[in-house]
Amino acid sequence: MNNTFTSLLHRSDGPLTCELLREPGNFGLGQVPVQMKPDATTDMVCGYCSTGCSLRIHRRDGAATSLTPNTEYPVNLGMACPKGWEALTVLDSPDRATTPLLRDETGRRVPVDWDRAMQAFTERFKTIQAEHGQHSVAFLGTGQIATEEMAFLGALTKFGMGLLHGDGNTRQCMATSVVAYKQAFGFDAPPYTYSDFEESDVIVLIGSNLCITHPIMWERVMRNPHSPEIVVVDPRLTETGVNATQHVALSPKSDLTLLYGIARILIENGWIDTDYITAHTNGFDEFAEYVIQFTDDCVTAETGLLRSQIHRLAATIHHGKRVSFWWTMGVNQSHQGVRTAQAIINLALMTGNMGRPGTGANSITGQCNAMGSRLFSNTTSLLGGHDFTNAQHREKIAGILGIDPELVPRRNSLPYHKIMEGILSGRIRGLWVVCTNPAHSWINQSQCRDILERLDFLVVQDMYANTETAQMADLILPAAGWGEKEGTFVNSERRIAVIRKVAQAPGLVLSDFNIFKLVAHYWGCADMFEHWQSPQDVFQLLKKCSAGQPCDFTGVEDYEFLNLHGGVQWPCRDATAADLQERRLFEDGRYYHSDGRARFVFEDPRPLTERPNDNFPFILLTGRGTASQWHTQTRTRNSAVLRKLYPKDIFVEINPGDARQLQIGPDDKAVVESQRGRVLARAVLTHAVQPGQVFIPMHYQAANQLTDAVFDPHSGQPSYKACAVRIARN
Ligand SMILES: Nc1nc2c(c(=O)[nH]1)N[C@H]1C(S)=C(S)[C@@H](COP(=O)(O)OP(=O)(O)OC[C@H]3O[C@@H](n4cnc5c(=O)[nH]c(N)nc54)[C@H](O)[C@@H]3O)O[C@H]1N2
Ligand SMILES: Nc1nc2c(c(=O)[nH]1)N[C@H]1C(S)=C(S)[C@@H](COP(=O)(O)OP(=O)(O)OC[C@H]3O[C@@H](n4cnc5c(=O)[nH]c(N)nc54)[C@H](O)[C@@H]3O)O[C@H]1N2
Ligand code: SF4
Ligand SMILES: [Mo]
Repeated sequence: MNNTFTSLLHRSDGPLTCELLREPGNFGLGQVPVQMKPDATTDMVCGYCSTGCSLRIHRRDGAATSLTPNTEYPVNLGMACPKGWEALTVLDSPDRATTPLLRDETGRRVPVDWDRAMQAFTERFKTIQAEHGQHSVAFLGTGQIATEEMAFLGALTKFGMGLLHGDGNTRQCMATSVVAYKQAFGFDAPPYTYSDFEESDVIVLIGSNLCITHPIMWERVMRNPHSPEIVVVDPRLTETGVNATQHVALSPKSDLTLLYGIARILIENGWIDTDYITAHTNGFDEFAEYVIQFTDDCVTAETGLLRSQIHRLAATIHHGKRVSFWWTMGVNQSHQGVRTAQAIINLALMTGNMGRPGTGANSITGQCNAMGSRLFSNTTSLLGGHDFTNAQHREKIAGILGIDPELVPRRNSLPYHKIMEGILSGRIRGLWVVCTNPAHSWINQSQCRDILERLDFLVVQDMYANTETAQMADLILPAAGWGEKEGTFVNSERRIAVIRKVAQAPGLVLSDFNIFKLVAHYWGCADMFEHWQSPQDVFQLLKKCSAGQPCDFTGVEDYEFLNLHGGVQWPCRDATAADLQERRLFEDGRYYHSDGRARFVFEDPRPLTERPNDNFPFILLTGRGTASQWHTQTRTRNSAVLRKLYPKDIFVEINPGDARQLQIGPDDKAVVESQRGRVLARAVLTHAVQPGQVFIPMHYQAANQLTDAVFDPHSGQPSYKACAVRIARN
């Protein structure tokens, strides 16, 4: 790397990079970053889940030594889950990518410097574009880098490199909620604040295993002083279900029918808030007419529930004064996820459970910055929750960024699964994967790998060189992780908060931000990004992009301001508004559609796409396994403490009755097979799964060898949670 471009890099990597140029072997957490004060603490939010706990990092001689959860932060009030406690440990690992790696003619991957890596990047992608068209290169991003970084990736690729297609792993996760909210409320706006967990007298959790997946939100539920009724709607008796007052173990993917049935009972009994409906919503009459057909018989047949269970749930909702509805992947990852999420929203609207403490139709987000990605990654929406297809929006954003509006695409990107189809059909030949691991996490894995193998050039930008996707890459760009760079995240309750650099990244590693800066330079579009010198600069630009939008945060001054206020929830249009520590939306009953009203949206339920049959008689559910495992495990497997807290090898949960019939004993090896793959897993016999169903955690690479590439038609989100399998003893 020559000195001209080390000077290009953002200051926070600058001195380190210069040092490293002189001593390329230099790495490890022990290195003292030059600009840090020696003994002090730094507060920053956690880099795993969307809860957004604040962690206090303790440093000695400048180097991060340990952390404790921040006791003053409004989100976690001094608590953290095992992943948070171990967040620093996983940075120091032999698996880290420490230098760019480029595949040579023999297929071997060799270490190269950044200059060579960037030349290969631009030459290969530009050649593909020249031969196959501008849009034959695409990217896949993430909900796990800083907002400033994802905005840079989205702007660089779409405005600078002229790409049209780029999506994120948030498609696997939140696309359903995004579409559901946009159609119902007029903007992608989860309305709640975490104190709602404490203020409800009825908490309905649908397809959410909060205890394991958002442990500190669950702690907030435990602090609720109103002895709340806790309803868990989940086919499995999860850790959360065990702690519920009602566990509603419906058949997989029958939620839509159940929710329409509940709506019908509420309407029949007059258990609705007519004033709220009249003042603030559209489409109720049609909805009321529509749900008449969801009789008790229809609902019991479809859901497998008893009539009494369904009526008890409806009565619980009616009797609650402050009912909050929460949903996560059991709803979003479905062939009819959007309509199911909207059926939840409909219940909240018709009972007037919106805009008041302890209420709401609340989608819980997954990744630490999925919420940042939803509004600022330039993938599904133009920066700041704008619309690529709207000329005024394009001009506004181009004006703020000082670029020609013609550079802003007029069309939306293809969604993730269509990008995969584009690769299959040969229209897309080059792919840049940033901070996601599709070769493990994407649905129907062998098909996914087959598709990725067809690429002419695959670039993977990751912290670790050994992820399943990195192993397939032609070029690996080594990225700094959480703790090694700065920026902001937005948590589930819309709280914007800061991450800081407290550790030195190993080897030649650069932050994603600086990698994007280098790409801009080598691609020849650096002029466009002359105001994007540091994450803090970009934060100021994004503030301007948010102006006038529901997610307006122009009242936030800078990173210091965020830290001083314990994070700030959007909207925050002036600095004084930041004093409010808990902020919920729709308190005035005004929604973001032009008429200010929310909409009832509904559609006929559709049958499961791959029903159990003679050949494959079981339904496979997938999801999170423990609080100490994160997704594809590239990070969490690097902590010795976390490794002790979860089973090392893949297992399958089977109902003991089914196991008896199949003559499978505890810990036997079982073969689980779908039309797409065959997986060996240790049998765990448990009544947590119903007869006819089995469960495998997604953290084990083989899980997605079984899943079926089925998508919600409105959101394009994969339906990870229901496919047909058979099981036998090995
Ligand atoms: N420890 C840990 N925490 C995490 C993560 C992690 O990897 N590890 N990942 C984060 C991310 S990105 C996300 S998106 C969230 C996910 O958070 P959750 O959605 O809470 O987690 P999952 O286990 O994927 O799915 C939740 C539940 O959906 C149920 N389910 C399956 N099918 C159906 C159905 O048809 N109807 C209903 N009602 N329920 C169904 C499953 O049995 C499962 O218990 O977790 C976040 N938190
Ligand atoms: N069967 C099944 N499959 C699922 C799910 C399921 O419930 N069932 N859930 C889906 C859901 S909700 C999600 S969100 C996805 C998650 O799927 P992925 O996004 O593929 O999972 P991660 O392991 O979080 O991948 C993140 C990658 O980014 C790297 N990384 C971490 N920090 C940084 C950074 O700062 N910079 C860069 N450049 N890289 C970094 C990590 O090493 C890792 O390789 O999985 C989906 N897949
Ligand atoms: S609950 Fe989520 S944000 Fe909080 S410490 Fe655990 S992983 Fe981090
Ligand atoms: Mo997710």
